[in-house]
Amino acid sequence: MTLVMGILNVTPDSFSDGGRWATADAAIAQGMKLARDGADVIDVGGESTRPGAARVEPGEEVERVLPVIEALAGEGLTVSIDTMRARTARAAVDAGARIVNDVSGGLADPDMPRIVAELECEVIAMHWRAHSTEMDATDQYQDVVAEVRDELAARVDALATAGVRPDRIVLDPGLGFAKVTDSNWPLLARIDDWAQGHRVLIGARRKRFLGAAIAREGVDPADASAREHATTAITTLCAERGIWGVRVHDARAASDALRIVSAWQNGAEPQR
Ligand code: PMM
Repeated sequence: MTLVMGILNVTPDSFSDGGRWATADAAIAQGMKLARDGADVIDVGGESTRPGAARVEPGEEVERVLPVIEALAGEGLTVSIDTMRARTARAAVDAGARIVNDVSGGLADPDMPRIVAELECEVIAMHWRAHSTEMDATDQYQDVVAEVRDELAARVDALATAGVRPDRIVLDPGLGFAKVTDSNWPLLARIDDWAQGHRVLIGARRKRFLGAAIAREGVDPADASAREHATTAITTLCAERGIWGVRVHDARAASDALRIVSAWQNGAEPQR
């Protein structure tokens, strides 16, 4: 069954303004809630990758995520670390994370392929072309599906050459990354054409292309909170197609959708 990856962004603006420990405590509580709501994996990130976001200092990123990962892994939860830095990935796995989610697929930090090979963890390699401040300008494709396939294949090669077992690599099309609106839909319509037999993670939650798709009179395309039902529709379709995982904020909604797909497919109430 499709896994629910619950998003836990440990950034100062996400939680209380009561300082580092208050932030860590609030983040740990939110991680536990995500798990109760049905998240199978908690994806902890200390650096925002939203369009236009500035980078965080490496030491600051590690300090944000480490206490949260230690606590959640200590509770027996499966944790992934959302980072583009090899040093953060190593510290996170040492603290109990089992998956490295690198939105740059090992491109942003030349040490990443070697480190994840050494760590022997699962790796999510996302399609990415540039950091957040420049990525919208790189939304330029002749054939988005072929180019994403080839660029992901190059990332798989780099990881495999460094020693990562190909079966440990999950591919992600990077919806919204170097893809402003129209470039996203062909990638969802033709997953098999770029996935090259790898497991696939889809992160669509509340992204701009969903806002554009649902915009009509009375629905503001800029209102991110209006995109929640659209996100759940994507989750439902991913589950129906046997996609490995969905990266979402609302684990409860995703988990409900997965149960309904399971019940429909099996003609019986879901087991889990
Ligand atoms: N999107 C964001 C951050 N990390 N990781 C993966 N693998 N896939 C994504 O689509 C992805 C990601 C940005 O979205 P957020 O602001 O909701 O975290």
